[in-house]
Amino acid sequence: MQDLTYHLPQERRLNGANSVSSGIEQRRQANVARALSPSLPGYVVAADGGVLVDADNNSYIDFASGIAVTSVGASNERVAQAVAEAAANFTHTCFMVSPYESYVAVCEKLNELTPGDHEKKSALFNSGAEAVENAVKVSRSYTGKIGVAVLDRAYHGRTNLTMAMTAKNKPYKTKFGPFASDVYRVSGSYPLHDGLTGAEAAARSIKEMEQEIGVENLACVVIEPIQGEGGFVVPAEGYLPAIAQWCRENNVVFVADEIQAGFCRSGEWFSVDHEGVVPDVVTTAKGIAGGMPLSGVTGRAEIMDAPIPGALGGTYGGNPVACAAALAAIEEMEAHNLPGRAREIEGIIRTHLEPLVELDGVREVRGRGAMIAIELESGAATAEIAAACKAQGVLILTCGLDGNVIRLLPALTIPEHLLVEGLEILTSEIRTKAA
Ligand code: PLZ
Repeated sequence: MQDLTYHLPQERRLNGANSVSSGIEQRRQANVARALSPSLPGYVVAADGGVLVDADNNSYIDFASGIAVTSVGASNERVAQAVAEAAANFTHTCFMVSPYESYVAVCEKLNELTPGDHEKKSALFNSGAEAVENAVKVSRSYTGKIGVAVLDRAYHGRTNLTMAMTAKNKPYKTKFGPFASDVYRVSGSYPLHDGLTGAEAAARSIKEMEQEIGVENLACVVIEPIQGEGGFVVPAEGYLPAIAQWCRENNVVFVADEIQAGFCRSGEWFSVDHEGVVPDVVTTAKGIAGGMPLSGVTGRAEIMDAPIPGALGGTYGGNPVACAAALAAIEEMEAHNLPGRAREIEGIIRTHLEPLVELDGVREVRGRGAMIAIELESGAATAEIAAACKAQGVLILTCGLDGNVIRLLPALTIPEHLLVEGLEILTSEIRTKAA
C-alpha cells in the first residue's frame, strides 16, 4: 500500500493530558441532551488520514471514520478546497427555488457510478435516513402499493419511518413509538448462524414475503447488501441476486441501502457490485461527500419520475457546499483508486485478525474491503476490548444486536503503518480478553 500525503503527523500519541477536553465534557453534561453520549473522551480539534487529534493534543488512531463517512480523510485537501470555494460563492439557495449546476453534476455522477447501464435519475437529500424515506416514497408512487419489507438486524435510520425499518430496539426505538405501519420484517441471510446457502435463505425470505405480505401489497424490499449496525453481515453468495430477481418478476422495487457499504468502502464502488446485482433503486450517503451532509436516491428513470413535480425535496437537500464536496470526494476516489485501496486494507486486516479465529471466544472474521468485523461470543468482552483499545489511543466501534461484533471502518486513506499499529493493539486485547 503506497501511502498518501498528510498534513497531520500520522502517529498515535497519548500525553496523559485531558484538562481542556474534560472542561468541554462538563459543559456537554450541563447543556447537551443525555441521549447524545460520545464514546471518545477527547474533543476533536483536527483530523487527517488515520488520526483524530483532541483539544489536549492527544492523537488517536481512528478506526471509525465518523461511522464510515470520512473515507477520503476528514480534512482531504481537495474536499476542503472545494468546500471553501463553494461557500465563498454561496452557501445556499434551495435547489427547488433557484437551482445550481453542482446538484445536477452530482446526480449525473450518481447515475454514472451506480450499477447498471439503464436510464437513471437521482434526487439529493441530507441524511441517510432521509434517502431511505425517499426511496420508499418513490417505490410506493411507482408501484401504487404500500408494503415495505426489511430484514432481520436491519438498520435504516432514526426518523419515524426508518425507525420502523430498523430492527434493534435499544437504543434506537425504545419508547419512541407508535411507528409507521406497513413495514414487515423478514429473515435475511446470516451464514455463520443460519447455516443456509444463499438460495435457501432467499427461498425462506421469499416464502415469508409471499405468505405474510403478498406481492400485490408489496412496494419494495430494502436491503443493506452488507449489514452495517446489524453486525457487518455479508449474505451468503446468491442471496442478493435471488431476491433481486424475485423483485423484478413481481413488480416489487429492489432498494439497495448502500449508505454504509457504498462509495468504495467494500472494495468496489458499491457493495452489490461483488455479485453483479443491479438494484432498481440505490440509497447513498456517508462516504459520498467527504464528511459534508449529503445523501442520494438513484434509480430507474421511470421509478424516480413517478412522483409528480414538487413531490420530492426539502429546504437543504443537495446543499451547494455539500455537492461541491461530493464532486471533490468522488474525484479523489477515482484519482487514488480507493476501491483498490480498500481491498489492500482488507488484506492487511485479515492477516492480523484471521489467526484469532482459533481462539476460544472468537467466532468469525467477515466483511469486505475496509469494512471488516470480528464476531466474538461475548458482548461484555467486546465492550471491554473496545474500551481497552480506546485507553491506548485506538478508536474502535462495536455493532451487532448482541453488541458482540468489533467493526473496523478506517479511512481509505489511512497509512499502512498506522493501520498495522492499531491492529496490533486490537489483536493483543482480543487475545487476552475474548475468551
Ligand atoms: N442506512 C445502512 O448505516 C447510518 C448510524 C448510527 P443517517 N448508520 C449509522 C447511529 O447511531 O445513528 C445508516 C446506515 C444505513 C441508513 C443509515 C442512516 O443514515 O445519515 O444516520 O440518517
